[in-house]
Amino acid sequence: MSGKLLVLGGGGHAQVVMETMISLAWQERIVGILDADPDHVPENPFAIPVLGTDAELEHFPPESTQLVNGLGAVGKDHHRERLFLRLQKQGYQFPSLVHPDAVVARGVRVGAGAQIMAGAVVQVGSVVGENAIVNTGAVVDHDGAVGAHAHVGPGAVLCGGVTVDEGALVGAGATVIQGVHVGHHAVVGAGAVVVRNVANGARMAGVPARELPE
Ligand code: JB3
Repeated sequence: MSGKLLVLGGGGHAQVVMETMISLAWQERIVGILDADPDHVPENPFAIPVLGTDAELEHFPPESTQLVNGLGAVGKDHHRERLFLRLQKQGYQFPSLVHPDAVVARGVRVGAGAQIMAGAVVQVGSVVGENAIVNTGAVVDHDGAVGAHAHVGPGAVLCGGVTVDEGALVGAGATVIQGVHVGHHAVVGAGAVVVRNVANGARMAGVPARELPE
């Protein structure tokens, strides 16, 4: 892989993304950070500069530049998903990011722009869709499917054969028992234990998890 790399967003998730990129020895290729609010981006320990807003992309065409999505917080307004799709449509490529200290079983398919963070485990037979996040220390056990733009939060556990559809969020430390299906853009709250299928767009919390009212 070659070419320049720009990081979109400079907040909390982007810090983890940049550390992963440095761990992969990509530092020579990282040009900088673009952020919607460039004057308030916290300093990063890697001295990666903030170049401005996404308007700067006009100086970095898709032919020479790839993008890394540093926005997290998928559950809030799907902004991460919309940004990815808009820029992908403009021709930008998003390399997948697998931290060298993640364990990804042989044969696992990892989509464009998917991010598998340090300490995560993705077991045999699983698929991680494009622009999805398997965050720090999360587990996707055998035959799992994490849909495009979905987010498995830090320390969450998907037991065997769990499917999490497009844009859904499984919050930090939640557990989804084997074979359960989580519908698209559903939100499973932190620490919940999901024992039944979750409808599209539903919000679940508790042990065992129950659907929250609108
Ligand atoms: O819990 C963990 C491990 N990570 C959380 C992550 C999943 O979500 C983290 O603790 C935060 O709760 C959250 O991280 P995120 O999404 O990085 O949020 P925040 O720290 O608020 O940073 C978002 C950054 O994106 C801000 O600096 C925004 O100005 C910037 N931003 C928003 N919209 C944008 C855009 N930047 C660009 N380039 N383009 C946009 O459209």
